[in-house]
Amino acid sequence: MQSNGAVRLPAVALLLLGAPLAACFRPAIDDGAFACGSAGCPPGTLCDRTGVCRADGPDSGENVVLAAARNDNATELHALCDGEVRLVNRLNFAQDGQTLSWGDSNLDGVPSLAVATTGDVLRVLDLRGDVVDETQRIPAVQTARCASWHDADGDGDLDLGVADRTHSIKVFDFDDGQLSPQWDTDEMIQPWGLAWGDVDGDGAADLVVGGSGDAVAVYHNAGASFERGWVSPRAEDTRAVALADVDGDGDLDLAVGSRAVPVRIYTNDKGQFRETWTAIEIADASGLDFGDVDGDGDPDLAVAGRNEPSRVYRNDGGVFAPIWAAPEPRDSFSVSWFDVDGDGDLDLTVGNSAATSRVYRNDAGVLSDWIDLGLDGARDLEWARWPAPAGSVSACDAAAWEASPLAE
Ligand SMILES: [Ca+2]
Ligand SMILES: [Ca+2]
Ligand SMILES: [Ca+2]
Ligand SMILES: [Ca+2]
Repeated sequence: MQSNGAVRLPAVALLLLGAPLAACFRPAIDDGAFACGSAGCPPGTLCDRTGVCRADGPDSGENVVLAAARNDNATELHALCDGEVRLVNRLNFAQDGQTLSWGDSNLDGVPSLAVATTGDVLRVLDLRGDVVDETQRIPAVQTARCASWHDADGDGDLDLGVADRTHSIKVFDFDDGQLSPQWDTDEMIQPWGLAWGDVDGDGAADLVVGGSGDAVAVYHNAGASFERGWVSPRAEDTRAVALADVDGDGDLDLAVGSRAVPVRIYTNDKGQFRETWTAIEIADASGLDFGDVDGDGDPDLAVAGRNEPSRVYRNDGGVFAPIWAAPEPRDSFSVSWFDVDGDGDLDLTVGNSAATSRVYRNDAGVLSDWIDLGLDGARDLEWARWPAPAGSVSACDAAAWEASPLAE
């Protein structure tokens, strides 16, 4: 496939991005930095303006970049710079952004961004050195609502699962530097949310897909294809699914977020799921993400609420209790756990449609309003972090990133 354009970016050395866990979003706890305490920072570190001790000062050469799929014909890259967020590139695809996913598809240290818009293509952009390069354009995707990287075939590279609202679930196999169609099915009416995870414990990653007017379905990985297994007892207007071991018994359990009904938790019993909890506070969920907000080792749950506050539920043995609500009801489409400030805990980013999206900072398990991202119309948001070598230009040098918008 041809590249259709390239953008000059700072020369950076790129670190392998964390392999995706499940659903459309994934947390990454990585750099082991310490929050600045009253005693200051450990020797050899500095407390930067965001209140984080960093090994090599506030300009550590780290790129922390948020990709945002927006419903105004743009997908944007924003860099975190000294506690502020700057627009560093606007990728004009002439269609509304729908979903995106960071992943290092071939494990070469170059982060890849899969982007789906309301148009009929899915694009893969590589941030290779100082160039943003469109390495692939997949025409077989029409209205993708969720795209998620995962090593589906266990060969070490990341493959891509896509929930395409126009009837189709697709898996693309990464091979020889390209994604190729591996499997698809039209068994669901309007697939919307998709999550990867080994739900049957056979070592291969399975798919869980929820959609509009459909039961949630598990598709078991059978090598070259996926076979439909458990389906939920209800057909709801499902928007998001997520997998995590909520009860600590070693298997992956399922969260389902839908319109006009509560969020449901289904716990896993040998690949079959049983409803064990519902969130009565949320009536209209559009996004879900599991992340350990309180650092006790179990996955807690963030829920994006539509025209109601987004919420966080703390997990206690598979039973969830509400511990946080966004200050105002918003039309929220996505929630994403990521250690934005690099202090070792997961901060929460909430993508809003009719209001600016926000980052809530985690301090000892308590979330507080931190950054106004200055962008509305957010359908999907996802952060990535990778280091730049000494002497390279940081992503925070927005002028360098904005020099050459991606060619249409
Ligand atoms: Ca693979
Ligand atoms: Ca479990
Ligand atoms: Ca927890
Ligand atoms: Ca943090």
